[in-house]
Amino acid sequence: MSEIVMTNAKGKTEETVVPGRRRFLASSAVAGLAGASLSLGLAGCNKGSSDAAPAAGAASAASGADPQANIKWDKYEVHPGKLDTYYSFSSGGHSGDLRIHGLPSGREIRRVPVFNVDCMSGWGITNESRAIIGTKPNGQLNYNTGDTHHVHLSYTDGVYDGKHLFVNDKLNGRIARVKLDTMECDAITQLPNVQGFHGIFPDKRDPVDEKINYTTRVFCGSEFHIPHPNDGRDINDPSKYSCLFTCVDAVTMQPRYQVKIDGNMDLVATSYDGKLACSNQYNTENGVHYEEMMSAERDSCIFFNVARIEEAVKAGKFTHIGDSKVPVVDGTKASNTDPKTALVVYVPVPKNPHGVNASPDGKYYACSGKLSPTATLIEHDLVLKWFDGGLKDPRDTVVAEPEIGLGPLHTGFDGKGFIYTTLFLDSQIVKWDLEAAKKAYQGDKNAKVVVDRIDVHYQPGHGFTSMGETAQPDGQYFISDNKFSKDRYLPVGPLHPDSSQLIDISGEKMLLVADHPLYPEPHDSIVVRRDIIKTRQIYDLNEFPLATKSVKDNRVERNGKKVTVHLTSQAPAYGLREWTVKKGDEVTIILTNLDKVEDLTHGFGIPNYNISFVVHPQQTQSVTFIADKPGVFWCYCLNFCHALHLEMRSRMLVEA
Ligand code: RUQ
Ligand code: CUA
Ligand code: CA
Repeated sequence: MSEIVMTNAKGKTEETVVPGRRRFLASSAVAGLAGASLSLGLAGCNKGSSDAAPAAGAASAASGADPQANIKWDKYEVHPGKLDTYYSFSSGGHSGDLRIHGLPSGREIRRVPVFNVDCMSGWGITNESRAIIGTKPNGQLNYNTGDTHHVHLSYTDGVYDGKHLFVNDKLNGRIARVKLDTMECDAITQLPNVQGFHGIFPDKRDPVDEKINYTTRVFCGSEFHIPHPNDGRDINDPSKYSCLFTCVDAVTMQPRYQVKIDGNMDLVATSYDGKLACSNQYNTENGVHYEEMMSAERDSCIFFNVARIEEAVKAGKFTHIGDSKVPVVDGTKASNTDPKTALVVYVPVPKNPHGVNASPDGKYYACSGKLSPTATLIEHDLVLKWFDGGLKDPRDTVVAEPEIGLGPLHTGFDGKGFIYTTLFLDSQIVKWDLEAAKKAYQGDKNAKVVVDRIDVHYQPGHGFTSMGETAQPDGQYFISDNKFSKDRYLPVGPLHPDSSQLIDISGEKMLLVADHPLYPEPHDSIVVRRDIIKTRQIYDLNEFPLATKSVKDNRVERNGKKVTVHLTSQAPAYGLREWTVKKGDEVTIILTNLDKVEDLTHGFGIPNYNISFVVHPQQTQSVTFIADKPGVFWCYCLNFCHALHLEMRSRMLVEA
């Protein structure tokens, strides 16, 4: 306990940077950590960056020397009118959305609503978006909250193909797909019988069919174990709770199958050959309280043998849970002891790991210790060898386990043999040498594993490299997404922004080159070369069955108490100057934007009716509501479109 106090209160004591003294944190210290780390960790943060002593073992940055003195800032500046080099896609955390930034500038370019309701775009308001989000029989949205954590693009040949993005909702157990040409969500699916859907990763090719070298599935880990089905049974018997790993079809977005496992899952990674998916697991104990969850010295990294699981499903070796039609195969330890038939293998790794990332060459997985100061490197071919019966002990798949610092979480690769891991408790990024780590594991005492450290501000969670989750890492940048920013930005009340720090990793030493504040709270991002993303600015009217294709077709149709207004927009007017409905009518307004000019988006708002949405060029969107308030309602354009934008309005007359 006292060790933890020292570590966190001062941040950079010797214990912090020479974790070898402690090997693994003792359980008692760890117990203290859970309660103490946040408050104590942040006490360290209050010191600010300027007086944070450089880490011992950091190659240079000797105290006093200004580490920024020799930085050539031009490289990181994006001047007015110039475009960024990268897109960065970030989850929005409990904002429920997706964010798009440009890098290196850090400029926020777009927010894409996904699980949240958004009055700018009308997401969650229009009939079209509500159909994607899902509504109950009474017309209420199933959910208007969400918690996005992980974003990944679809792949072709191990590299982003720019087609789709997949993102999870940890809160309500849903997966969403976003089309990257229009940056709009086009599918949301609820995963059956899971809670705490956290890790998500698309596959990169098919394990069976060599010709399928692109994403066809998305793998989803669930973090919270629950009774199956979770309908009120077994609530007081946690021994009956479990977790399901879900495979979702990337095209239909329907779950293909699930794997029942022991313990839990957290982050997910996939191999480059399509053969394996994996997840770190911090609750092997099946604990329901945090003390139980950290009682074991080791947890696991679970590897799923994708081809075998699919064969088992084909062979009908599955069950169903409750009224879910999704096949569930058995991945529990007891049923998977024979490597030759096992669907999964549990590789023991130190205490409560967090984060697992595949190296761009497809050879390794790095799984961070979190409550152990270590990262574990597991070799892909050795896992396959275990499944072939060629290795006795799953631990024999481990090829390195260096001590790198306190609270290691997420890892990025630069493709040049170096690994970058966030250290939550140390508030640092550590750069370590993959081959040296393997040598050290073999007993080479001279192997120099840690080659650099840099302070970040503060408490980093995710860290990732530019193109680092593809077969084409470019080794240019590492982003540290920090959970706390404290003194780095002007204070804005109780909640400070999160902080995304840009680190140049192209040289020997890491250089901190920018701080970017973020609206809470992105958990994960990916940094994508800009040439990969190809967007479109104009829709095609033919995509919309409800489109009103000509100004002449503006009209009002009545069917009993149902009124449909077919309306066009074309700057600076709507196709009807007024229309009349009766109090109590169910009104549907179908609005088609006939403008074809790029960026000429119109809005549509009805005062006091809680209606607000936009239509992009050649797009059709609709809303339905009950005209329950009589009077005159000026429907007006919400999106500044024209010199006569203010005049762009029509009257909805509601008769009493
Ligand atoms: S998790 S700070 Cu939601 Cu990605 Cu690791
Ligand atoms: Cu149309 Cu403003
Ligand atoms: Ca544990």
